[in-house]
Amino acid sequence: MAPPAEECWPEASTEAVKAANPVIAGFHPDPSLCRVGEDFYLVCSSFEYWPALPVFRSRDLVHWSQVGNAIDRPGQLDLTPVPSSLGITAPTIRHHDGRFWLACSVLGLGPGAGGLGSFQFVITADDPAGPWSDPVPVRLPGIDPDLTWDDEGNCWFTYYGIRQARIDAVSGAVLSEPVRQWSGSPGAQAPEAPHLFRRGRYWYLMIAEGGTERGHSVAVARGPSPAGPFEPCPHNPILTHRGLAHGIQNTGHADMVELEDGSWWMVLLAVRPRGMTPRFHVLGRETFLTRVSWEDDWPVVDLVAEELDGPELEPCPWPAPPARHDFAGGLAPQLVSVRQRRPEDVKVDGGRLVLAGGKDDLDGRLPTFVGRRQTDHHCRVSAQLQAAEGAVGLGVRMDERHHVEVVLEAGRLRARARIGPLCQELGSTPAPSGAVQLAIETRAASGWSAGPDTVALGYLDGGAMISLGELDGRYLSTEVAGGFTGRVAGVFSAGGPAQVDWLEYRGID
Ligand code: 6LW
Repeated sequence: MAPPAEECWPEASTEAVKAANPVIAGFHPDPSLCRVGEDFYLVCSSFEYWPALPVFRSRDLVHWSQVGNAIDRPGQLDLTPVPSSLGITAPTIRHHDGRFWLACSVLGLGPGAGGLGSFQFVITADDPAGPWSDPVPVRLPGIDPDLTWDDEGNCWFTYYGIRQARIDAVSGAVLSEPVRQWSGSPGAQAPEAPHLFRRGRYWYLMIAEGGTERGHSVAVARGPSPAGPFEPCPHNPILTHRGLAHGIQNTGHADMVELEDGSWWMVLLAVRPRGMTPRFHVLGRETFLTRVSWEDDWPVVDLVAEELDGPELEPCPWPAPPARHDFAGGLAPQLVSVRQRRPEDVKVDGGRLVLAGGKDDLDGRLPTFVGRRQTDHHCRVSAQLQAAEGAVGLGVRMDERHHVEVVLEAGRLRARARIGPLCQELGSTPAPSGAVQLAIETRAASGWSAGPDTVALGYLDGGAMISLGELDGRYLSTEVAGGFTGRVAGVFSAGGPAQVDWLEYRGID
């Protein structure tokens, strides 16, 4: 079958770009962005996935194209010890002195962060597509670091709490005792995600507070310098959707950018919950865009709309990722593995993906897995695979304890689900001979007690999906699995080698 035509962004126009939120769908939380001339660059958290720290580029803030991953070389950072939903957390990207600077934290490694362990670091690059440097540690326990420079060249490192120290961003040396700059609004939990920026005579310290669940919000304070003293905005929070009848919830963890025309825009994380109470979100925390205006030198932020007029900029000319990965050009930057991707485990050979297949399947910490984020509520993921010695499959993963898959093993196709300690086979059938096309669809659920969707597991026969079993999608939601990520769908092999001819992802309207 011929691969589908590559989808492209819209034709250039001079009118405001119509923005459909989220602007980066699927598990892409904690966005941070900067502008360099007419280009915008944005980074997100990636937790236990490898390569890590996805980097996007845009010219209109609406259409984003992934140009790489800032952590993508063996030896740059070892994520193999991190538990699922910990790992690469809450980056900041800035352009300073002709280079790109990225500050980030790893939860689950090193000291600090309430016993979980954390490691904060800085990396730099001339080109945001890479290569990025090896991490330079900043020996301050915490997460969610921000980097900024004042006119005297001092570099301020501001992080969860909200604490701040002066550092040497090149060596990572801490040059001043950390001080608490702000605790956020009285009584609010989790003052986090600080970003500092300047407008006119003020420096603004913007944070998230209320926790990354339904109470999430954005608050701001301002002062005469990046080191304060800071005065909280009298109308904090400047953005929250808590308690609102709105399809977009958990709005928080924001960053802002000023355009050449003087307008300001905010990117932030939010979720799209569905189904019965408490409502379930399955795509993780996604990146949204909204407009900022100013009153009395305080930011006033529009509620986050599903559709809005974006900035008056020419639409971004870069192509969207292909629906079908046929591996002819290697592995696209959207394709991720779990904690590591060793060249001996995952190879592209003759236009096929070859998976060595170690001992771990999706229950294990180090599966031989290549997948991508689910980015639509309703979608079909499919893959053509060749018979293997061990087990080869197509799965949707939240973490080791929450995943579903259809597996080709010992001459049978088996659909199964792991939800916490429970593992259930949902159906099976003899495998056809030769290559098989496995498929997973997420479909609308209905009824008063509906989950967010229904997940169907099966295979393709002449392009039609034959289902072997179905599961309520709530069991693959953040509200059930917990954590900070979302669904990732992909191929894996265990116990022997396997070949994958293609992996395809299509949203279904
Ligand atoms: C991150 C914090 C947050 O540390 O979630 O939504 C945490 N905000 O800032 C994990 O991404």
